[in-house]
Amino acid sequence: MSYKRMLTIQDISCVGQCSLTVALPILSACGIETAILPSAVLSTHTAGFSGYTFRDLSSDMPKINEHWVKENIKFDGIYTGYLGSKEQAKYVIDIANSTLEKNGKLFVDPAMADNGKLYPGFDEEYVFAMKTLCKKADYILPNITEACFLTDMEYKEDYSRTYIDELIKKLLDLGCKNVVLTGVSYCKGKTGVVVVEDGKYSYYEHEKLSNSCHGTGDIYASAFVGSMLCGKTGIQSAKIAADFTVDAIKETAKDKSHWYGARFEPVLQNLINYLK
Ligand code: PXL
Repeated sequence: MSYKRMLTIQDISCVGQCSLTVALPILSACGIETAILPSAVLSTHTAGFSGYTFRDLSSDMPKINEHWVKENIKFDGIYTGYLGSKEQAKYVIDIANSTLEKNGKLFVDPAMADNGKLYPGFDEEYVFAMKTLCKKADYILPNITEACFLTDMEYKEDYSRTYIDELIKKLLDLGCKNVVLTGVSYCKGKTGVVVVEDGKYSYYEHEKLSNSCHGTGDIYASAFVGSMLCGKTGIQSAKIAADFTVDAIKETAKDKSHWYGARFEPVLQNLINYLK
């Protein structure tokens, strides 16, 4: 396998096992050189902690891009997650236009919502900006809540295949090429991921664990994009990422006091083995 270079753009939550502190080790385990562009620096993530600090790094982005263009720096993939402001959607598109290799791929995890609600600090204008970024993406990786905000569809906890098909159709109508929709559960005790790649629909169903942890969306997306850059297809990557995320959730369940993130580090070797 050739040596690939990924740029990931998301926040540094100093404590909380999400975003860059998850993406970097996972992409490294996949054998991929990883460059980072922090979108913001927070003392912790925003889900369950209160009084966190937030430094928006939006104004650095155009200058960083300018420097990279001068240095002719290119990436095989760009993977974006939690952004620090709505303005960053445009900056990310500029960075993708100037630094992605000819066959490079843009992966967008529209990390902005879960369980029917937007994360603190995000609003309709942020959702609109995320739609414009998704339009340019080769792959988007929303959960059902994010998919509903992106498509203006009603959020439902109980749904049928017809509802999911309509969500997928509207996501593709945004203009993105491929969709990976996570957390699609048709029966108790099971959940799964729908992948629509080059127009072909696949569904990978797996165990749904009773403990839910913060940051599993970031673990999933990082493992997915890492597998893709290792040369796996969308459905292969979706399966590898799902199995690895399930391993991390099981590992976390061993420690009931670990509430703020998922303990993925002890199972990183599993991901390496799945990629063989
Ligand atoms: O895991 C998504 C995420 C990323 N970054 C920050 C968050 C969250 C989820 O709450 O708060 C800062």
